[in-house]
Amino acid sequence: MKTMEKILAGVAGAAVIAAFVAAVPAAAQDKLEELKAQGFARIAIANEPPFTAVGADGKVSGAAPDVAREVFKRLGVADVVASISEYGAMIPGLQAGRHDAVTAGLFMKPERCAAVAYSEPVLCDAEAFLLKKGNPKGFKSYADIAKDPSGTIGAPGGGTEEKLALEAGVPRERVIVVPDGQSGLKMVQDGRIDVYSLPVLSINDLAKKANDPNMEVVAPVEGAPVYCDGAAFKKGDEALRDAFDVELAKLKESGEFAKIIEPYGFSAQAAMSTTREKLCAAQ
Ligand code: 6CS
Repeated sequence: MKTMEKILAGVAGAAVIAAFVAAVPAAAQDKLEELKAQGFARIAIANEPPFTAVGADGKVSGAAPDVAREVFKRLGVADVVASISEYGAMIPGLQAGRHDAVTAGLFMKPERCAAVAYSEPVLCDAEAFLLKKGNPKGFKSYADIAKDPSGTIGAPGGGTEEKLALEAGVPRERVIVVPDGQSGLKMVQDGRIDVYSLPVLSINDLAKKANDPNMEVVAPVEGAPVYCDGAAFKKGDEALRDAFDVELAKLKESGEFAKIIEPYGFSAQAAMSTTREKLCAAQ
């Protein structure tokens, strides 16, 4: 190939690469521009206070949506619109384009980190059991339930507690999928399950509202890790996630992050003392 032809080919090649590189930020910027134009970000939540909550008037609150609302506002997206989803359906819903983000206390774990683009950490919590007063079967860990052939546990479908119970050896037939906190409480009260398991702050909120002297909380569950969530974005929306992280970091730095989440019982320090990288690598 003559020298001039080589130069022209090189220029053409460079132009293609430049066009591609320029397009990526534009595509990502488009997503943020799309949300700005839409006027809201569609978020998936579970309605599990204090992580997420929907009032009788339809108002969405909870630490995760409150942080998301503030971050999106600073990105120029006026508000968030929430839809309630089972934890196990949140990632498929995100991937199918039904949500723009999951802001629900969806804890970071390697398999989830492989499926979505998480923000930096937002809400951290340990795990808890809600059970009958006096803890008649002495359950303090998921392994305790596995060892007792009569032991049964309820947990959200596709949730962390369901997985922890199965991984501890509780047979599938003794791990009951429970759709929401009220159902879990009632099933323990009625003796249909021995234990209902959620994160500590969720179980404490449920127990406090139930105000049932026949109920007892075991927290933290022995042997279970402390998890943290992040806002979860669709793979491919990393630039939107990065923009979210920039504003989240400013909130953390200014103390406003603590002002949003600590009234709900969460620790800002817990979220600020770890990273997405560490949480996604943890086993
Ligand atoms: O991330 C999860 O799977 C868990 N997160 C919360 C806030 N509640 C239960 C759920 O299993």
